[in-house]
Amino acid sequence: MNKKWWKESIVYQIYPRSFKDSNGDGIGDLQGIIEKLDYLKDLGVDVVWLSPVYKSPNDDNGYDISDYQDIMNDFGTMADFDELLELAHSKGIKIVMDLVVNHTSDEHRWFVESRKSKDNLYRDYYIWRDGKDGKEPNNWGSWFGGSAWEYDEATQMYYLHIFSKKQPDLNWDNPRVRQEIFDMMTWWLDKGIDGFRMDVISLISKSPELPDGETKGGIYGDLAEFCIHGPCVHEYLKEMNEKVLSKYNIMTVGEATGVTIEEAKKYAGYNRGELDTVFQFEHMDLTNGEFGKWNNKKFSLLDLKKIIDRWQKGLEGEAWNCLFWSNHDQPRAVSRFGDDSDEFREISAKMLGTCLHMLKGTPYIYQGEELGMTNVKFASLDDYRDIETLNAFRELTNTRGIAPEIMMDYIYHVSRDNARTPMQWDNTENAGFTIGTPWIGVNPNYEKINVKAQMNDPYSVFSYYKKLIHLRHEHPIIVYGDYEMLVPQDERVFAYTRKLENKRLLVVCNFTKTSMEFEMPDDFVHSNSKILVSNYATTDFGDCIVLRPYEARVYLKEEKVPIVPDVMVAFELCR
Ligand code: TEU
Ligand code: CA
Repeated sequence: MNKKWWKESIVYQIYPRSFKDSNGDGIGDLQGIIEKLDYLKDLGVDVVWLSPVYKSPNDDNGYDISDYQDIMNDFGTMADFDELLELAHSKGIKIVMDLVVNHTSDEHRWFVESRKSKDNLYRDYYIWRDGKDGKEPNNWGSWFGGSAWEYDEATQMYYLHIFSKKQPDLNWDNPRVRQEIFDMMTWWLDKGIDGFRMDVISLISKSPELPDGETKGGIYGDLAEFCIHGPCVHEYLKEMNEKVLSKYNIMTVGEATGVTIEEAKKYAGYNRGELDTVFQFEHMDLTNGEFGKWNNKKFSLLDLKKIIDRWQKGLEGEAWNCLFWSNHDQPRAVSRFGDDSDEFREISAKMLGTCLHMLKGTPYIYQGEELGMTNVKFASLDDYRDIETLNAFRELTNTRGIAPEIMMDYIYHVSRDNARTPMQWDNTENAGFTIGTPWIGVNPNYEKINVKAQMNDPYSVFSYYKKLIHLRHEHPIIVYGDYEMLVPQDERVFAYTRKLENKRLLVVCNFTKTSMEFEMPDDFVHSNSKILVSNYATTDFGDCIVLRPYEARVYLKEEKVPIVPDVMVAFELCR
């Protein structure tokens, strides 16, 4: 059992723009986060991952950075950041920064220099190529629509941008680029931050020949094969580890878009000397199809279980999982994997929390998930702000024949703006997020779903999440216990066990809105097990239990130590 603080932690992701506005300009900011530190302390999380707060022209809400060592004007100043770091630490909360170094903003001084002339000192900081027969250097499509190449008048060459044209890709093959990045990281770590979440770190090394990609029915070719897990990515991360990361007691999590289990073991295998953990996205991409993520399909529980099971087993003893249902790029967890109807929203949000938080790995909570916040349906495309959404609407309706109303439905299902509506603090205007005009509309359900309504309600989703967090802190089995899936073929129930020394956990989650019978596994039948947590009050302890809609139960069993079934524990928590 290789113990680490980041294995025992629960991480809370803050998307600062949408968290809390302190000065009435409609944009969340650092002072807003400071105001809410006690809220996070109350929830009980150990670590906050801050989406980017650096200087940025906001083409992609801060994922386009123009100065890595300064703070975005909208968010405050470096003094505000220092205050936040110090206060968070004084409350026992660690701060992990987003590190966006696959690309910079085109307004970063390196790129401003780079584009000036072919012999500029910064020219090779980016990926420049000549056109081919008067066209782009190859057929790659940007992930945010259009070509991945932008022609630049000054030197009559093209630069590569996997994301928007205001996000030119850095040239990691240039040792000077790597050293600049390592120095910048060192600067932040010396300030005392506790780690990095590394944006699309799996993209930093590109195949040098830059060959055309497969077009798959669209106009542009797919660059994935030539940019994901490129030839030198592990060499560069080892170098980063040796020169920077290994010198600090921090946590790192790489956003490893496109990662497989085998590849994850390279990025984050124990003793590989690269990263501590990676985010994998197989369960986020479950419903992807012809138009990438854009569709309105419902996931299949069997597929979801298969993926989670594969990752739980696949990394066992070799690397550590990250557990998440959502983030700032994904729909809201309860809308996607649960049921956001009035009837089942709360119970299914609690079920999802149970299912995730009892797994092996480090759980991430995306802001608002602890309230059961839902997707939004804005009436008009004009209400949307996300560059990916706006570009995709244009491209798919213009060139792929998707009807606008169908595309709106896709947007309601998977747009990133679902996650970016303001955090719902109370039932006053704009959900207490701002006294001004919010930069993006508030979800109209804020009058019902908000922090104020939930904080002091022992039966709220918030209180339930608090309990889940507390349990993980109390019970090493939830952190370190071995995982085993039960009833893998069951299309309605996700059930698994955990095992550590003389203890066993049984987790049973009904993912449907119908009641069903569930056969208890032999060794939990008639044995001395107690309910650790459940989203309903539980009274049946037989061989066969009845699971109500979206019911989740966690049983704890301790061999040789008799425990009387404790109905009251569950009762306290459930209505
Ligand atoms: O996202 C990387 C990424 O792969 C996205 O294209 C993702 O697939 C998409 O957003 C899902 O809808 C990271 C950040 O998390 C994202 O916010 C940034 O826009 C992107 O990198 C560029 O920095
Ligand atoms: Ca503000």
